[in-house]
Amino acid sequence: GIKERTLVAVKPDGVQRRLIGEIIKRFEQRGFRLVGLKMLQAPEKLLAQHYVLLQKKPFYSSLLHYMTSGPVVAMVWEGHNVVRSSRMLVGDTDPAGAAPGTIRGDFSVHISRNVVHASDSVQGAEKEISLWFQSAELIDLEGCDHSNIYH
Ligand code: YYY
Ligand code: MG
Repeated sequence: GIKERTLVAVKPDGVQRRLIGEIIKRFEQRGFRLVGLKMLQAPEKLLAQHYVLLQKKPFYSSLLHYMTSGPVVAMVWEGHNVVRSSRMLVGDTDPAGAAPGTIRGDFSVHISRNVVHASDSVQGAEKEISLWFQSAELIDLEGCDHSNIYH
């Protein structure tokens, strides 16, 4: 449905490389609606929950170190099939396999500095959104743009 939501985050490298606006622009111009946005220094506890399924991976500790190396910009985007479309906009996890035109394909070269996060399933997105945002931080207005993007 058009109320599907996903969590997108500009990672510390993306913030430091001044890519926040570029990344927001790509979701905005596609037609998705921004319903939550904040910049924060992510607490390690939050990241441990966010990446709980990766905790046995060899890259886990360096991933957490990187994700706490500077502020991140967390966002919630809403729209029809936004989870799947976001993964397409973001590109493959390994930038070497990310198509040109995707965020990772345009702005990164190494898997450990791949600029941006996007949830990989609707269920995962719900979990991640509740980790990163209080419900009062999500702005639930129907835009007056609705009929221009849907029908
Ligand atoms: O969802 P996505 O970010 O595309 O990939 P995940 O498999 O969930 O891994 C999360 C994160 O971990 C990835 O964006 C970079 C990092 N990572 C890594 O540093 N080395 C790997 N071999 C795999 C993932
Ligand atoms: Mg993932």
